[in-house]
Formats: sequence, C-alpha cells, structure tokens
Amino acid sequence: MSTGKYAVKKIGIIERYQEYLPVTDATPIISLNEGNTPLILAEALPRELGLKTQKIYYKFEGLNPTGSFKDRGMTMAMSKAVEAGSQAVICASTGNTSASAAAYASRCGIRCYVLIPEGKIAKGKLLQAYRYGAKVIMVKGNFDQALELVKEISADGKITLVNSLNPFRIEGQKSAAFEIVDDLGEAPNYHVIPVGNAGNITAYWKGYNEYKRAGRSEILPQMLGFQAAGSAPLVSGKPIAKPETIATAIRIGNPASWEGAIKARDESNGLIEAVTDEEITQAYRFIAEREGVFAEPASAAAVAGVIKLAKRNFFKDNARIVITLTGSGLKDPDFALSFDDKIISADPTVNAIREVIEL
Ligand code: AN7
Repeated sequence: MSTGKYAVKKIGIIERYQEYLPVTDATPIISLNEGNTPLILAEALPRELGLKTQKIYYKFEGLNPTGSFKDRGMTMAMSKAVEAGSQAVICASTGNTSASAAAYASRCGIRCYVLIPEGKIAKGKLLQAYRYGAKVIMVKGNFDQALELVKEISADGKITLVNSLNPFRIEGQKSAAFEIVDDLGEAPNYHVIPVGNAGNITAYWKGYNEYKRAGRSEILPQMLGFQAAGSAPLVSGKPIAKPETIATAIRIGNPASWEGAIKARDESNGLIEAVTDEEITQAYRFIAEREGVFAEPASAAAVAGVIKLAKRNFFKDNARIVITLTGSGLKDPDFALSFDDKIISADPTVNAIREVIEL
C-alpha cells in the first residue's frame, strides 16, 4: 500500500503551530484537520469601492471542518480537556461554538451539552450539534443568559467549559493570524473582523503579537472590529440586555472577552464600530453575488465595515486589508432564502426554459 503525501502531511493547527501552543508530547491531539483556510484575493469589492492601490483578502474560515473559525479553538480546548481526563464538555452558543464542540466531542468520544437561545440560531448550526450527537438544550432566553448558566454549572470542574472563557480556545484561534502572516509574508496593515463574544479579536491580536515577537513579521495590523448595531455593547460601552440582529451569531449583549477586545482595539490603534442589519445584508449579498464567496451574515458584518470605512477614505494607499469571514453561508439557509428574488419554477419544456433565460 502506498502512502499518499496527504496521508502523512500534518495539517491540523496544533501540529502546524505546536511551538506556539501550550501542548506537550502528553497532549492527545483531537483534530479534524482544521485551519489552513484560504486567503482569497477580493476583486469586485475593491473595484466597487474605488480602492485602486489597496489589496483586500478574505480569510475564509467557512472552509473549516464544521464551517466556522470555532474549530481552531475547539481542537485545542478538546485536546486539553481530554489530557486533563475530562468526560464531558459544555458550552453556551449562538450556534457555531455548539456545532464545533459537538463535532470534536464526537471525535474523542466524550459527552457534549450545548445551551442555545431557543429560536435564535441558524438551522445549519442546530442540525450540526444535533447530528454530531450533542445533547442540545434550548434555553428560553438569550446567549448571555445561557453563558451565565454554563459558567455556574461548570464551576465545580466536573464538566469542562469550552466557551472562549476557556483560555485554550483563544490559544487555538490565534493560529489564524499565523496563517495570514505565513501566506502574505508579513502582517496586513488592517485586520477586519466581526465581534460578538469578542474571543476572536482577542485571539488574532495575541497571534499577531506573538508572531511579531518571534520575528515572523515586522508590523502589527490595526484591528478593526464590527458589531451589529442592535448588539453593539463594545461601541456603546455598556452591556445590552436585549441584543437584536439578523446576524444571530453575534446577537450578544455582554461579551465574555470584553477587555481583550478593548485591548486589541486600543493597542493596535484600531476601532470597534457598528453596522446596521441593512448594511450587513447588502454586504452578505455582495460577496456571494459578486465575488463567489458565500459567508454567513455575521461574517458579512466585517465586509460591511470595510465598505463603511472606505466611504470615508479610511484606508491608506497600498495597504493590505484582511477580512475574516468567520463562517459559511450554508449555516443559515433560512436567511439565504429570505429575499424577494425567488427561485423560478418552469414547465419541463425548451420554450418555457427559453422564456426564463435572459439572452
Ligand atoms: C460566524 O458560536 O459566539 O467575537 O456561540 O459564529 O469570537 O464571539 C459565535 C460567534 C463571528 C463572533 N462570526 O466571534 C457562538 C459564538 C461568526 C460567529 C462570531 C461568531 P467572537
């Protein structure tokens, strides 16, 4: 039997970035080959915005094993949980964390409990948690309430919390910054990212800093975070009791990594601003319909942010801008199908089809 090169290639983030991660030879690596996601050069977006000298890239995290960036943190959190002898994990989630936790728990055979806000998560995420075999608990409340519950339930240490309060989640997620620097040969000038519970912006900032200290890059990006207008506590400066947005992934009123986000913003001379649901929707449609890149609404918040900033000539000439597209568009079929441009129905005849084709 021959061994193909992909069979022996180590491509999960732990193997790839071991020297930057808190793992030892005793750590069992629970991996689904996460990471190594593409950095796609934007074409239509800079053209549309009149950004002639700047380059925009999409870091497309929708191509991770469960379709979101959460897998980077989950491979670390789950590996450390198993190393510590844990038998069960728990999380609160707006959807993607629960899908990822369920997959990695399935991979290593430990129990998984997920608390999600009833009626407020995208269908694809719900069915993932369910199909990977997690115990799915619908909470009659929002994400922030669910997070308080799992913090309390995991406090005695019998069950491992795998929300981003678990520091190993942040450790794993910082690998996305490493990949970007590896691909570009240098850090970008701007890193644009949607912000919900604020673990990811915290993780990227940590990653860029560690890589710079290791001599892998000379510059640090300005971190540009975007929240949905109805769920923008980091913009208003205070928690929001009843967050709302169509981007359900970031429908969060009291982010766990509040301080990490502020630190990333201030140390990088960056910003955290809000974009409306309408702006998110336009950006969501633009990247799918004009770039061929299908990301979920929360991810589109970052694209909406770039559009907003470009309109006020924010970006300096020749800059490199990376936008993290955090999750796949396939996660949220209900939103995807909610527009006026309905799918056309036709009789099975050549004439009927010709009538529809506009040539
Ligand atoms: C697609 O799954 O919080 O600021 O429970 O799924 O690190 O929270 C998801 C967050 C952006 C925000 N984009 O990241 C959860 C959860 C997508 C997301 C975010 C999330 P953080």
